[in-house]
Amino acid sequence: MSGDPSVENLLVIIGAGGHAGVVVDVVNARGHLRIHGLVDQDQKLWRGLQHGCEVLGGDDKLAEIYAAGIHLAFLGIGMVRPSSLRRACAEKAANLGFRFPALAHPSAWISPSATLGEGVYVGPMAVVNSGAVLGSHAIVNSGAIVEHDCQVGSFSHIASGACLAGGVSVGSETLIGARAVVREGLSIGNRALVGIGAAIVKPVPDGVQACGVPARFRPCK
Ligand code: JB2
Repeated sequence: MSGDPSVENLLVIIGAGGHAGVVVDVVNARGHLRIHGLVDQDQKLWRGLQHGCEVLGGDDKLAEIYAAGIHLAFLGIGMVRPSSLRRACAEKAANLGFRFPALAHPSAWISPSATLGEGVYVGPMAVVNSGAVLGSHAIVNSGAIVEHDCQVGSFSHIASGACLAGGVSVGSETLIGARAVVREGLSIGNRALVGIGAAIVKPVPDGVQACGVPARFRPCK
């Protein structure tokens, strides 16, 4: 801890694109943290404003930010394909000592018996029901439903309006596309991709893309 009360609730957001914008909104809606600024690899954004916040520089800036006593960070990079980018960015910041709070929009329902890992994002109107476990840096995006006793692996993204019925297990770095539905009790592997609006009625192995109603499988590209 820095011990300096003026900086201990300050947060740096990694990324300055579309997902960073929704993260900024959730931080502001909750009001318990303040945003110090954003870091983004795109030099064109540096020293400008994105989502009303200053883009302080690239990831190289993180060490300086940490040294200034700002020890909270949040991933503002979303994911539209299985990718290790979010994991790499989080590890870079964690290695510097940053900690990652979980963030949920005030309109989300999160059961008192659900467990949220560090850096989890839960968007507006989402539901995380009883006994659900969200791994570190998982995203449950706007209006998505993670039913009772589901498990969502680290860095996975349950996109807007998707529905995991009770007891579904999702691996790490997997994307469940917007409005997709997964039948109760099924397992979805690691680095899998469930397409927009898909209906999943059998288990999806690691590294597989599942699209359609009912979903057909092929390897992820
Ligand atoms: O290594 C990096 C890095 N790589 C890309 N470090 C940092 N600090 N930033 C990085 N970026 C930046 O992430 C890019 O330069 C870009 O500004 C940002 C990604 O923005 P984009 O709007 O392309 O994607 P997103 O991840 O914010 O949002 C996607 O995922 C959301 C969940 C979009 O597809 C959204 O529509 C979606 N809702």
